[in-house]
Amino acid sequence: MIERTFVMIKPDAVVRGLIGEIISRIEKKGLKIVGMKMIHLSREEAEKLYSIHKDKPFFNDLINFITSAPVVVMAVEGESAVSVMRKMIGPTDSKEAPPGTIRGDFSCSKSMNIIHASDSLESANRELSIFFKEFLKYSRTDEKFVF
Ligand code: FUP
Repeated sequence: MIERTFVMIKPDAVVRGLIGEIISRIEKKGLKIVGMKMIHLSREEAEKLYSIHKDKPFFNDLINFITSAPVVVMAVEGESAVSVMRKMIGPTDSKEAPPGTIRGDFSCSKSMNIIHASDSLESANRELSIFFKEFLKYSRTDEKFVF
């Protein structure tokens, strides 16, 4: 099923100059970017995005980190986009993330773990609605491969 998911390149990746590398992997995988902007999250937006974690001990550090520098937020579309993006980023704790995943290749940290991608279609819809009102429409050249 064609799905749309929410992806965020986090401040640690932005300040390390990894935006292009990460976007490149998403494009090369065959997923379609249908919304993208670089923004500096307000505390309010960050708390809304991570509202499910508001009672966790790491919540304050998480909000401080995610508002410490700009992020790149994206709407990413494609076949099984939610699970495909989750596989591409790897598990939350980058120390456990296998080589070849984005977290596995670029981080050793659980808190500064480079990238976020929605964990379900329901989360994707909620998270996308915080940052995007509409999505771009176009076809990738590899989208309709006729043979
Ligand atoms: P993920 O879905 O992989 O982004 O991970 P979670 O939703 O469980 O956590 C959201 C963010 O909180 C993580 F990306 C990093 C941060 N976090 C911590 O800093 N410490 C923890 O123990 C768990 C999560």
